[in-house]
Amino acid sequence: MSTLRYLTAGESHGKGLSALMEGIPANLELTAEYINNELARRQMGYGRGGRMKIETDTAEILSGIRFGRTLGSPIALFIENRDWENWQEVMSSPPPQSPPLIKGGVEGVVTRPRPGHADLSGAIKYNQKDIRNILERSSARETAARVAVGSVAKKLLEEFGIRVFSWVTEIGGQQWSEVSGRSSVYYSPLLASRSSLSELYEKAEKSEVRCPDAAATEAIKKRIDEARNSGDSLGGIFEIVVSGAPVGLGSHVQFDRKLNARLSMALMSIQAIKGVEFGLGFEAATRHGSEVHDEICFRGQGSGVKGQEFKPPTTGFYRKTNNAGGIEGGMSNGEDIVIRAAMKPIPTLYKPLRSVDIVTKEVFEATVERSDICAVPAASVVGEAVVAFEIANAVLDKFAGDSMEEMMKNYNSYMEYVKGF
Ligand code: EPS
Repeated sequence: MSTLRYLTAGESHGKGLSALMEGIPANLELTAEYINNELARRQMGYGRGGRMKIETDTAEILSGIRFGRTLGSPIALFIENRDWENWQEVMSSPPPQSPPLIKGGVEGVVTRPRPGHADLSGAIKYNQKDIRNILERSSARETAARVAVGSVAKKLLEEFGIRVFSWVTEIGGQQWSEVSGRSSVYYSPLLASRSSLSELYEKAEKSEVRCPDAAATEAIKKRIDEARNSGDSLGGIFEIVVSGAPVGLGSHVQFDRKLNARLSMALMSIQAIKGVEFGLGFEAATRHGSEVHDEICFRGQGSGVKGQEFKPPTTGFYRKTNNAGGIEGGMSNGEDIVIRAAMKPIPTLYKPLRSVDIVTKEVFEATVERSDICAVPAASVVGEAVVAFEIANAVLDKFAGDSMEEMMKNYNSYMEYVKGF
């Protein structure tokens, strides 16, 4: 059961990236500028490599939008790879005049799998002796297409007062210093009143590493510099907060309708993501039940939680704490949805790691010419996009409509009902 769906296509150094999405209702106002703004956010971040200087990602709208509004028909988007110009021969679609010979270590043909990449398993699985036929698609370049798709979802969510925020909470072990204990905005004294999600977001937007704290930003940049100087790479953790989601998105009745399950899949599908947690996450496993579960309170009809922004009208039921991260029993409970994702260090290293050539079987130490040192800030923007898509999907499942007007009517009537519960 999924109202909204999408596919992406495209190789990292091919002509460009395509995305096809279906299920967005008619009459959603949408412009290329809105999409392009999100694409630009993904390209930022201290620690990116040379490629980002070449690309200025912009989406061409091929279908589904007329006069600035969606038609309800499939939306096709295309993002050109500027670097394609330098790769036309290597990435040629028709067979070249003289194809490069596949000999171990020959220039133009990649026979040396990088540890930590899709290279070796992909080459074996797809029977390829040129690893380029794997790495071009496994590259995180593909996430540009997902951000374009996610931006459409974000625009839809905005109409329902739902916002998706992200920030980086740590890189290379350097935590967001304002946070005591676990690095999460949720536990930040800054947000004790939970009144400044958008302020934090604005600060993250201005930080070169998407960390809302200025001192932590500098400390993290130093770590990235150290990693660069030693030919290494760094991973980290980013946090996503969805605010304004009404109670009842997702469902407890079937595994594939559980909102946390869908969100986890979406986040784990981002290149290099190794873990996802909600609310207290793994820490919940170390505590007693009485220290984990969020007590239920009642504040009077429809008043929502004081200080919580973007809050939809609620029953008046609320939780004093949000250890669950806004999801219980696979459903949103009306609190902020709080998710963290962990990214491993980028596996393309300047510092050589041992590997084996797939043709000669000779042992070598992998080296690269160009790579990012750290892409956690970019990954957090991608995280926003995939989360926005899944939330929009759940919103569409719940308030289905072929036009925005029909959907809004369904939403408003549910909210009226919820208010009186
Ligand atoms: C990537 C390698 C680098 C990154 C790329 C992801 O590209 P290249 O091999 O061309 O130097 O810059 O990321 C992007 C191009 C992007 O748009 O994010 C990889 O191997 O995953």
